[in-house]
Amino acid sequence: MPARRTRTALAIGAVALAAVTTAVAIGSGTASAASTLGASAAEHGRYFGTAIAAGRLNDGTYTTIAGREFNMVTPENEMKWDATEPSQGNFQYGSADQIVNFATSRGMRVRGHALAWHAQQPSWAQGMSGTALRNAMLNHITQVATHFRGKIHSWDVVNEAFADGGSGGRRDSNLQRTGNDWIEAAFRAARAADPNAKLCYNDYNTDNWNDAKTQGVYRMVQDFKSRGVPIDCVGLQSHFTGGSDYPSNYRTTLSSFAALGVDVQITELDIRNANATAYANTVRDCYAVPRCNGITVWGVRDSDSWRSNESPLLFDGSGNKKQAYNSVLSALNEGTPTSPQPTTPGPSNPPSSPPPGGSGCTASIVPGTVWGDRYNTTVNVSGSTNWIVTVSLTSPQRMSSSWGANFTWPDAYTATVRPNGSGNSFGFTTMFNGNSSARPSVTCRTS
Ligand code: 9MR
Repeated sequence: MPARRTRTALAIGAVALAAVTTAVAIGSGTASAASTLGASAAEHGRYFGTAIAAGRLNDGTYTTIAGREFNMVTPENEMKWDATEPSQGNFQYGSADQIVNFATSRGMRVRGHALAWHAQQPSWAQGMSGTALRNAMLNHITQVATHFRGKIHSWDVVNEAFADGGSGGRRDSNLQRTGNDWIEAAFRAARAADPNAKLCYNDYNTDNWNDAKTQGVYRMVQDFKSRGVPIDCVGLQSHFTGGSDYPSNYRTTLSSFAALGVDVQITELDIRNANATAYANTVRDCYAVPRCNGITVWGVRDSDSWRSNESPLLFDGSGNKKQAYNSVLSALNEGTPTSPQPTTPGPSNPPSSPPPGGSGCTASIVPGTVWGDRYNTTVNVSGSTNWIVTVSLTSPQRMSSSWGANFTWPDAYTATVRPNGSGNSFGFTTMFNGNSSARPSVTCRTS
C-alpha cells in the first residue's frame, strides 16, 4: 500500500481526559456499559473482531486478550491461496482450521480472508494465465469455501482488485487478464459453495468518498446489484496507516455503499500511532450506518501488527490497554443499545395470531459451552420446516453472534428466528453482561 501523505499523529489532552473519565465511569459500575469491545458491539447489534495469526496461538497473553475482547476473528494469512493450496489440487487447511477452532470453541465467528487476490498466490498460480488460471481460481474458491462451509460469517471473496490512483479502474493482474468478469465469476462460485456466508468485496484506500478508487468500487457494486451478481457486503480495510488518514467523509462512504443494498464491514482497521480520536470517529461512523455490521482491527497488540513501527493497535506490546482502547470502548458504549439490523428481510406479513390447533412445531434447547463471560445455546426444531422460533433473553444478557438460521431482533432481548435453508437447528452466543444465571426461553410457531 503506497504512502499518500504523512502527518504527525496528535495526542490531544482532551482525548486523554475523556479516556480517564470513561475508565472511572466503567470502574464505578455504569449500568449498561459493557466492559469488553465484543460485548459492547454486540449490545449495539455489531461484532468487534481482530486478525489472528496461527503462529501466536501458543502465546497466553495474546489468546487471553483475543478471547476476552473480540467476538469475530479473521485469519491474517492462513486462508490465503498460497497457504491453502501450496501446490495445485493439494489443499492444506491445518493452520486455518486451528484458527477456526480457536474461534468457534470460544463462541466467536470467523471472517474468511481471502479467496481470490493478486497477491499471496502460490508460485504455480503466479505462472498461469488465461482459461487455465480462471479454472484454477474457480476450483480454489469452490474447494476452500466448501471446506469451511457453514463456519464463515463473511468471505472476502475478492480482495484488492482496483487500481490505486486516479483511474477508478481495475488493477492489472494475472486474474484481471483472464477477463473483466473474473470478479463476478468468483462471487458466483463462492455462493454455490457456501450459500449462507455473506460474500464481500474487500479493498484498501476505498475509505475516502472522493477517491476515484472508492468510486470505481461503488460503480462495480452498483452494477453487480443491478445484474443480480451475488454480493452481500463491501469490506473497507481502513488501514489508516502508511500515510492514509481517516477521512472526514468516511461516514458518507459507509452509508453510500449501504444504500446500494449491501452490508458494510470495516475489515482491517489500524491507525497510525493509534490516534484515539480517529478510532472513536470510526466507531461512531459505523454506528451511524445501520448496515455497518462490525469492525475488525488488524491484530491484537502493536507487536502483532504488520506495521508495528506505527504502533497502530489497541493494546501495547505487553498486552496493556492503550488510550485508543478506552476511546473505542467508550464510543462503542455510547448511546442507547439498539437492536441489530436484520440483514435478511423476513416475510412481510408474519401471522398476527398463533395458528388454530397448536403451534405446529416444537423448539428444544440444548445448552452449550459456558465461558467466563458468555455461553452457547443450540436450538433444535421439529414438527415443521416452516417454523418461526422466538428466543427470549433476560436483561442484561445480549446475543453476540448467531448461526444456522436468519435472525431478526424486534428488541434487544428478543430474536425472531427463521430457517435459512441449512436445516432445523441453529445456535447463538449470549454475553452474561453481569447475569450468569439466566438462560433463554424459546417458543415455536409455523409461518
Ligand atoms: O498482515 C498481513 C501480513 O502478515 C502479510 O505479510 C501480508 C502479505 O501480503 O498481508 C497482510 O495482510 C494484508 C491483508 O491480507 C490484505 N490487506 C492488506 C493487509 C496488510 O498488508
